[in-house]
Amino acid sequence: MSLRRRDVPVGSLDAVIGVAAGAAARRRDEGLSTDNSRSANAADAPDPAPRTHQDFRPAHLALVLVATVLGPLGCPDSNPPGPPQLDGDISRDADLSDPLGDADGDGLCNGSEQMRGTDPLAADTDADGLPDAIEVQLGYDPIDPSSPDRAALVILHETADSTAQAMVSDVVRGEGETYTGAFESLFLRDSDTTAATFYTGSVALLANPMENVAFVVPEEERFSGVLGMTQLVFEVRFAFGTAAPRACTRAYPFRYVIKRDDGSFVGTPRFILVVGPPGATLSDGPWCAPSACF
Ligand SMILES: [Ca+2]
Ligand SMILES: [Ca+2]
Repeated sequence: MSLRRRDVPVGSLDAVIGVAAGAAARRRDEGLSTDNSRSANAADAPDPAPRTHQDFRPAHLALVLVATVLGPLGCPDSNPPGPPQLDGDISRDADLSDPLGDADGDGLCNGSEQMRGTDPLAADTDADGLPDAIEVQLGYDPIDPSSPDRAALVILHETADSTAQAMVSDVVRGEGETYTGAFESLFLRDSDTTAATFYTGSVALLANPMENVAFVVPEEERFSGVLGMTQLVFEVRFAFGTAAPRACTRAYPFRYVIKRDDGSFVGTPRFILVVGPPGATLSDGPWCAPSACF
């Protein structure tokens, strides 16, 4: 019996994020659409002052990304590119007696699957396109298809000219302060590669309305002299460049930290950079396999 995860064309996931004021996410890989949008709240930073306004999205922190291609995450870089291991037929009669075994080859051991309530015979229990182990590894819920938010996925192809952009948008109520953004690559167990491997830079892209900002320093990711309800948009850029293709999909977490000049956090939205071969899909991969189940 086939236990393939739900078919989700790469193209439907690879774009992402829309920006509240119509800031379009740009993508350069041909043939890939970018129709996703996302709002996200800072998960691990102090909640800033209320910033709602009818002219903006309801969420006080709206993020946007744009991507270029598709994939999974969290493969140990020590693993050589391998054949698809997370899709295909898995027998429902597979032996689950060994808690340290991995009947579905998703990287979560049988015992761990039982403990977490995931299906030990399905690599992607919630059928959201991300293997169970990847979700666990990155702190998401493997039995909740809404976790992670699809808009948090930034997709990059394993081709020299592939690029991906994440647009991060936040609405602030300024009183003349300066707001600065910064990219932060997050640690991924068992991997020497991180999102920083593909990161090429971030810029302060635009403000809406622009007249609310005294001046913008794009390369310093800075908006200064912000007055009134203002949407600030930053762009985070990635490129595959000369990195070594692995012929399987993996994922690297990162976040974008926005701070006021008094040091307070405005937002720290998290994203997942998904890197995979051209033509791969989230649902069928192939995803890179962990070196050992956990
Ligand atoms: Ca498993
Ligand atoms: Ca999943």
